[in-house]
Amino acid sequence: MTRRITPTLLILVFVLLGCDEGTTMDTSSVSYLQSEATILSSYYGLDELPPPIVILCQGLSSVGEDGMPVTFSEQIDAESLTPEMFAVQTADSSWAVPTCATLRPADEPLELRTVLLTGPFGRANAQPQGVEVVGDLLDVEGKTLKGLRSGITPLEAGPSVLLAELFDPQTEGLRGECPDQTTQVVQLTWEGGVTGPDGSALAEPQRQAVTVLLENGENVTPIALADDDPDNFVHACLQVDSPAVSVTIAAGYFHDPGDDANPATSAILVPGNE
Ligand SMILES: [Ca+2]
Ligand SMILES: [Ca+2]
Ligand SMILES: [Ca+2]
Repeated sequence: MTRRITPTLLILVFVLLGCDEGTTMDTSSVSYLQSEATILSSYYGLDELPPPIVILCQGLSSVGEDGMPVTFSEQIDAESLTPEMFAVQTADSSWAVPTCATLRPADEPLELRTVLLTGPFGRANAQPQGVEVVGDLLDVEGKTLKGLRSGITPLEAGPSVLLAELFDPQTEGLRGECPDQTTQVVQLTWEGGVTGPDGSALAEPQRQAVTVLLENGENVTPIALADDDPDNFVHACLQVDSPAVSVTIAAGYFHDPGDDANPATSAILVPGNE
């Protein structure tokens, strides 16, 4: 008996084939919109990473490797982040793939723009030359950062401020960080993690080194510094009504993990993304 091909069967075959084509996606042809983001800094922070790196990198990195925070102008989609997204050009112009790439320790909701890279990048007398995004690392809007490049701040340098964002103290992710009477919060993004001298906590000398210019022309000092954890973000808590316009930090107070102190550094405030 010959089976009759009914119109219903034909439609079913067509739909099944159609579905099949739809689900067999060629992932090599996925194209992303290019992000307008830039790399604000790649900072050769340490050429001998201490033991806590094993925790930050969940065992992928080893003690004694190099550490290099790379900070972007936009926040990063953590799901798209792997070490293979980056290539680091070493002193002899060869390319090294990082062993670890993580948003830790700067992974709080308003941070997420600094990728810590670890790997065999160089040493004090043979420092890396540059870093490039070589894969589809995405920003939080889903746009690719592929093709971005930057030079590298050398090991012997101290940290500068890259970005100063102005937030309302009630912003999600900031609540409880500053004292209750705070009216504005300046989130400072540094090139690398900052502490007082010899890894000490941020204290009075660091607070007094920060000067904020207000719209009314006054210069003020923050009433406190907050978010004193081992990352490159620091909050300056202000108790003033006039909006903050810019921030200046005197040289010699904020130390990087290699204990190099900051140069004089300043930034114009931009509205924080909420
Ligand atoms: Ca340094
Ligand atoms: Ca933090
Ligand atoms: Ca911090």
